[in-house]
Amino acid sequence: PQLYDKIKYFARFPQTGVSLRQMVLFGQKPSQGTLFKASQFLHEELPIRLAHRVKELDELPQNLSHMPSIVKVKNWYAQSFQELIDLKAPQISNTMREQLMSRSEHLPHSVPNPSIAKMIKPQNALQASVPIAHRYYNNIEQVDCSPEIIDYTSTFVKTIEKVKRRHDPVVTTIAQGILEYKEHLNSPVIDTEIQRFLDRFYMSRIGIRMLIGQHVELYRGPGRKNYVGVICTKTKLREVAMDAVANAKFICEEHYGLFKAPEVHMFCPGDIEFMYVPSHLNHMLFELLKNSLRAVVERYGSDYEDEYPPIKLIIAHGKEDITIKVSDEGGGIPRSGIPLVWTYMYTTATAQELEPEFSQSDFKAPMAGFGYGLPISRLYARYFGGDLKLISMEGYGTDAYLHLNRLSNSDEPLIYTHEEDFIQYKEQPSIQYDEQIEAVSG
Ligand code: W6P
Repeated sequence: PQLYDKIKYFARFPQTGVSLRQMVLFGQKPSQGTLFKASQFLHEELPIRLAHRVKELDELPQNLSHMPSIVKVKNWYAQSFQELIDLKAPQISNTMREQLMSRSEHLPHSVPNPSIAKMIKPQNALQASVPIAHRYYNNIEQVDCSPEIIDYTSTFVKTIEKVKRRHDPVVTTIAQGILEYKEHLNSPVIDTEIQRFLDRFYMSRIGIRMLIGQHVELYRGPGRKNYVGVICTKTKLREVAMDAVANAKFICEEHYGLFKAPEVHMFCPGDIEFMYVPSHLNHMLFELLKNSLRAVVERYGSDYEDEYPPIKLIIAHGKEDITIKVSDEGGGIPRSGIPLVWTYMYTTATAQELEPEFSQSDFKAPMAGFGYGLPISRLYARYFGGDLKLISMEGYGTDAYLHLNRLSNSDEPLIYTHEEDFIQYKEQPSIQYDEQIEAVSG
């Protein structure tokens, strides 16, 4: 009851976005003072984001918000919220306050999101009139950090690591909740509202985990060369792609008991290096490749091993975008089936397959997950201003276009709406899509 009042209060504050560029500017050789400042920012921002999620989970259609798995997830968010607001921030002296506010000379000053300037935050750790993201993104060199502050910074990191770990099973647990709901309804609906909610929810999760991952990495100290937290300023596209190809082929061979998975031919002009989060890139490419491999193997069967048409991975490098096209000759999917590829409610997975023990004891990594791979990959792409599109030629094959924004200065998507995604399936699709979707998401 009291906790929920606090959650409601925090949910009234707007979330503050952080762009990739801001994260990189901020994360260069952070001092103790800078890390403390970052903790202060996150200590305020994370409860706000968590509170928004609890509120949205509460506002789902009654029957859905009461499904056991949805309640479970909501409790995780509430618990994490509580742990964060229960953690006491140290008192700071006026001198310290001034030092924290000072601008670093050599850093280009970050331009705060104008919408931030208007807001008032719940906890005024520092001076209320200065927008928080702005304060956050000023590195500071020398601040005498008291033992108390050093201690707080370290406790804070442990707290958010724990939060991140607690939320690891969120995607599968929500998927379970959707299944529970579908069983409850006893009809294969695709609810546009639920689709919107899940896109927003998972997008927010990507953002929260990015902020936590970034902070923990920075705190843990200098990482690998060219890395700022989890961001690699010189991500080698060819290397990440080759890695994803090897992994996807391995999974495919295991899953279908093949001696050799279809070939993947990569066309990559030069050695492209750009700023990105390699783990996100790997995740998206792996997902696309798995889909293409599956389509090809299932079209030609397992006796065709040496003659599969190769999958082509074509990389183009423009001023604005880097685009990666994954082309398969796996027979394609009907045009009317494309919108379903992006839906969460149309998964063909069973409740049993979503049991944690099931996926863990089954040591083989899944060839076909529970159908969330593509929509979530698209969210990863959009998170940094990119996109993911599918064009299929029914009877021939499918092209997936992964666009990555090179400028990396797009704002973090917080109010996530992609109206164009929803126009196409306002009508309830008929049951006959079942077969198509099975072909797509296994
Ligand atoms: C297909 C279906 C699909 C989805 C995503 C990527 C590639 C492919 N190929 O047949």
